[in-house]
Amino acid sequence: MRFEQTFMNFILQHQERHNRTYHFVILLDAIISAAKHIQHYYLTGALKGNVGLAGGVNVQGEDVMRIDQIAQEITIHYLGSCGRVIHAVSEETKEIIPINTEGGRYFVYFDPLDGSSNVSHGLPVGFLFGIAKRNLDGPEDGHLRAGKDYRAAGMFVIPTGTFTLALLDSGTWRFHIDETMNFVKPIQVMLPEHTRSWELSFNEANRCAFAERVQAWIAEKERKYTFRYLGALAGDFHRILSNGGLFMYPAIVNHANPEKNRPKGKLRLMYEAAVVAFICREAGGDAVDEAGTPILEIQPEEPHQRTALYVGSKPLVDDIAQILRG
Ligand code: AHM
Ligand code: MG
Repeated sequence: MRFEQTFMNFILQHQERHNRTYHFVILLDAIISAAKHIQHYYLTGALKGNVGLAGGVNVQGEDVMRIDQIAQEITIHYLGSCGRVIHAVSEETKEIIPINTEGGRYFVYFDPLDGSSNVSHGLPVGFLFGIAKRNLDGPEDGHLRAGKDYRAAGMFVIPTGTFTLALLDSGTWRFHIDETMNFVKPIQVMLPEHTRSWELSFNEANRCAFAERVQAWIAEKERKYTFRYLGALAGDFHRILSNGGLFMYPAIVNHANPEKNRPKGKLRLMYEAAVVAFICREAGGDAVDEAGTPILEIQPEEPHQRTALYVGSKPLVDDIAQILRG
């Protein structure tokens, strides 16, 4: 029989190689447990009548929770029980969530169910997270860290059973869930240098509302590359990581209805944009915002801050960044 290396074996070896503690492994184990649980709910929730509008009731007359609320509850449970988390920031909760404020070591920024418009179609959604570490050598300096201070970032594409994890200065790795519900077979992901498979990924319906210089850039590039868009960041970015190219969610500045403009972009910095930017950097790519500023350099001022996002193969990010800065 042939056995694949499990995630746990991979991460324990990584920690030992770098003379690190096991606290981080315990935290990752909690995050993986949450992701498996969310995936289980995703796959069975419709049958149980759990997936529906919050405030509704199912056929048994029980209260129905939306799956994004279920995902939130599951994740907070596991982050709490692992004992290693000081504070968490979640897309699903307005305030910063205190967890183990005395004994914790890490800050976790997460979106437990990103791209929820895909749920009713049974199509992929994402569970995205970034991890930063407490300042162990002195007084704590606050918990809103820029992406460059993350120690790790990852994403699960639910319910496909793929997990991508980037470790600071140690690369980006992809795992697949097996029949025993273990994530196995680490494969290091590097963005391809050749341009044959490159893709562009953005919501075409917004195109006329992008800044003119962004529209002109797309018009110049679009014939060279193929185009894909799922509408869930984890799924779209998963493809870019494998095939190369550029995912973008630019600022909306020219909407026919000015009230619908989003000059700061749509995606959230701490648990969406910085997560994929970190994963991308460890895979040899890069990411910038609408001003051409590296996403990982942006110091968040509030937990749910939005940003425009251009993330993917370095030559394309460099190219658009030059235009955005100009
Ligand atoms: P959400 O956090 O409300 O689910 O929105 C985030 C999602 C991303 O996963 C995706 O990239 C983007 O929104 C799609 O937005 P749009 O439907 O405007 O194209
Ligand atoms: Mg989201």
